Amino acid sequence: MRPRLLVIVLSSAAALAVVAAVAVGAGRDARAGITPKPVATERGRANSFSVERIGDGFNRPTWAGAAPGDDALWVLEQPGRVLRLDGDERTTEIDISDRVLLGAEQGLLGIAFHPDFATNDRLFLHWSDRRGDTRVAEFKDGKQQRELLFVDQPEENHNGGQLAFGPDGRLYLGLGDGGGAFDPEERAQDPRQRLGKLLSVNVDAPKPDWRVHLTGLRNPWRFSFDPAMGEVWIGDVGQDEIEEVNRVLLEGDEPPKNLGWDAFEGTAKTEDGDYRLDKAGELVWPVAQYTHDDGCSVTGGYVYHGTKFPKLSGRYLYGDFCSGVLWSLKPAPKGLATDVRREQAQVPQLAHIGPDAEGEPVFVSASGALYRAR
Ligand SMILES: [Ca+2]
Ligand SMILES: [Ca+2]
Repeated sequence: MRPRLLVIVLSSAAALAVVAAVAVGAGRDARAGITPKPVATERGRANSFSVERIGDGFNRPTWAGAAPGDDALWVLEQPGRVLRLDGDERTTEIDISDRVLLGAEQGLLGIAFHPDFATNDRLFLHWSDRRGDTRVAEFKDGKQQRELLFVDQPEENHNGGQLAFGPDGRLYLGLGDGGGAFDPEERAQDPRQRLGKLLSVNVDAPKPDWRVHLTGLRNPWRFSFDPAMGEVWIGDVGQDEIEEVNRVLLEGDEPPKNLGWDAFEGTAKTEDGDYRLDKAGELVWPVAQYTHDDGCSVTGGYVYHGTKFPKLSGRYLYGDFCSGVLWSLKPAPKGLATDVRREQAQVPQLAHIGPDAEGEPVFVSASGALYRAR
């Protein structure tokens, strides 16, 4: 029975694809009849914390956070350095600046520590190589080991950035659509392309086994997993109008869910006439969004489980690179966010919000400064 069922499923999927193709070919909008779910917007103000500068003089920092088993703060600098801050002491743990192309959205963009880093010293870096193409490789004792990924980058922008281990122990990477306005080559909706996707790999497999989990991303600069719920939270940077926050539970081997770009920017249809909408995976709407009245580039943060700021407990903290505005929202049990609050505190050129070893937020400003909540 099983093989026959599979055939039926496949043929109905193929039939659907034909119908969709005919609809687009006939000039009809394949998005007609798709109703976005309601999305949360700002409900008011909050003053849960203020920020204080804790460090200065970094060279375009892109990330700060903790390594397993280490109380120190680790910092990435976009030109290609990995630093470790122990009190006032800064040490350069890795320097790959001779392998990195530095641009507005190019450089050393992401780091993830192996869950057993405390005993095996394995970490992973994501950067733009001298030709501007994407590289992900493993490092041990400060030296490059195996390369895990190479992706040709057609344009300078939309390279994604974040690397993070998921609750399944796989290493996740977010890649943007490859650049240009409105995904000109329709890569984010193309299941054969790695651009515009959330991907993962088993770092212990003999050959890298990259798997696609989400399609339809524009530029997932920062994402994080909530250890309490196992969901991934993604700030997907918008085009001209809307910045969005996505919350997705990644479930095993089901077809990749579709975050909608470039048919949709947030919950709005794009102006683009040549969009494509791959219907293979469930369409997932953002849980929160804001317009370019309040910023221009979302910086995804994390769900706070620290102890110093009880008002933030269980809330997702995020902000905007351009305006420096910070928000937090309360995840509802299913999907929708509620109670989106704009914090009084702001951080200019907000590149990253990372938990330190205690789960407390460190705010990274691309201007060169680090801030803590207080
Ligand atoms: Ca989207
Ligand atoms: Ca397009």
